[in-house]
Amino acid sequence: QPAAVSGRRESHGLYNEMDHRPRVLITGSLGQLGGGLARILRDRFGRDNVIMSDIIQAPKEVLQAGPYLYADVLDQRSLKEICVNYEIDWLVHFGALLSAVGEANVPLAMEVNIEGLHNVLEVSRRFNLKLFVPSTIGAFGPDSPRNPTPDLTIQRPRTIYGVSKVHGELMGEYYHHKFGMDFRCLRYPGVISTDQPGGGTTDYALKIFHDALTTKVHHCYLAPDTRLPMMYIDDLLSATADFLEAPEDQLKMRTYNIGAVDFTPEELAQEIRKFVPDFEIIYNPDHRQAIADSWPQKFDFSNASNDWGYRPLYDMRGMCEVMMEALMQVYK
Ligand code: AKB
Repeated sequence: QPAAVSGRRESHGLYNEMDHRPRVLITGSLGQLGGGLARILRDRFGRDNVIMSDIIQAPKEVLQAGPYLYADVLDQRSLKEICVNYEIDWLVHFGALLSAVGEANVPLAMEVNIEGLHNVLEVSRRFNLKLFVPSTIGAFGPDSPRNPTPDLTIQRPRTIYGVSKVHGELMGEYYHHKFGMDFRCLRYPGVISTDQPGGGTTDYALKIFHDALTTKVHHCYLAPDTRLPMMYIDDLLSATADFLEAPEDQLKMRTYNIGAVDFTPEELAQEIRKFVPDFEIIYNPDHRQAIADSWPQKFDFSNASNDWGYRPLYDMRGMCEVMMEALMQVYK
């Protein structure tokens, strides 16, 4: 909907002189993270300076909240058109398939996660954009130290998702060194939010809350002692926005681990029982167990804290409280 963004500036070409707020395009923005990040960036830079995009029709609330465009990350030409026509300064590239769905459709994961990344890299290089691409705990593998996992260590992931994310980290850093691109990347752990999961291995940790408040039984596809790093979405979104704004001279690296907590399904179930005492969890590990067993158990994010001041606010108890409060409103 081009009309929605047309009112920001009266004349083209005067943007940098008149308004130093960046204009941001978010790809794949209808997934778990896009709407929340758009909200934060719109608070900071103005409603019309943050354009959400994806390849499906947006729900009414999204259209009402600010500009939304159709943008296919596999179509480099149309990405270029959008970046030129809307004078984009920063590109946040969320368009990707997650670990479990990626394993179920490897050709599609290669297309979206690898070709899509090549397209955003080229568009960003061509138009001198700042580019943010998220990576993940899934970029590590069974040969990596798992407890804790530092920023710089062996990365030999065994999923196509992980391989595509290591590729993204390395390609972005290459473009940074070769072309001077302002490439930034955060490795996210499992993200806890009230929104329904999107095909990852850490999704159980969202569904478990919904099940606790509806059926009171959760069928868990991971074993009780499977420890994974996690964080609450508000911490992740403000960290991402702060990292995007961090002065370049604070960044000793271009790819940082971030995280907050780590827990097993059994530990989470126990915390949930403080709210729902008769909550039951039944374990039936499936193919996702092998993926989880190859991933970090605990993430070392000390470089992010030391270099640009990253501090998570939610521990496990705080995260459970805020999830329960929000979902009790939904299921009351
Ligand atoms: C997944 O489980 O695939 C994601 C991730 C940890 O990157 N949530």
